Amino acid sequence: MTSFVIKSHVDRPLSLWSRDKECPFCRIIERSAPSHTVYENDMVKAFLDIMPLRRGHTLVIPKIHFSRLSDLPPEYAAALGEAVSKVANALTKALGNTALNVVCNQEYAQAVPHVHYHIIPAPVLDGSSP
Ligand code: DGP
Repeated sequence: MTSFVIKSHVDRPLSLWSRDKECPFCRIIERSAPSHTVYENDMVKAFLDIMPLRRGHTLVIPKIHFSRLSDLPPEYAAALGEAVSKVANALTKALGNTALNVVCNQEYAQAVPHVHYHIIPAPVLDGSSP
């Protein structure tokens, strides 16, 4: 495999990246579009997917517009990771089911160009899942 170097992130101020007026998730962050929010802090927001694959399907996004996971500065990557863990924990308790999938599409299969993790509760194999 070819080696690669992880460079330190963007040198422009984050404020220049903050919103994209065409982006549906930026509108949710600005509260000009509704969402069923399940968790948020200064850096991230988690809300229910409008087209859920399963009950409880949740999206976790940064509050600044970045198109790709590979565009994220480390502090946002860390904040998203922490939020994904918190939401996964809350979902498994709420649904009584510890099985789930976490997915982040980048370009391929990515419909909304604002970084988002999908947290999708999975069926349990005994058929008892909600
Ligand atoms: P992806 O293919 O990874 O870009 O998935 C985008 C997801 O975002 C898809 O499951 C549907 C969801 N989605 C798109 N627009 C909205 C919206 O306005 N509100 C909410 N809650 N979810 C949305």
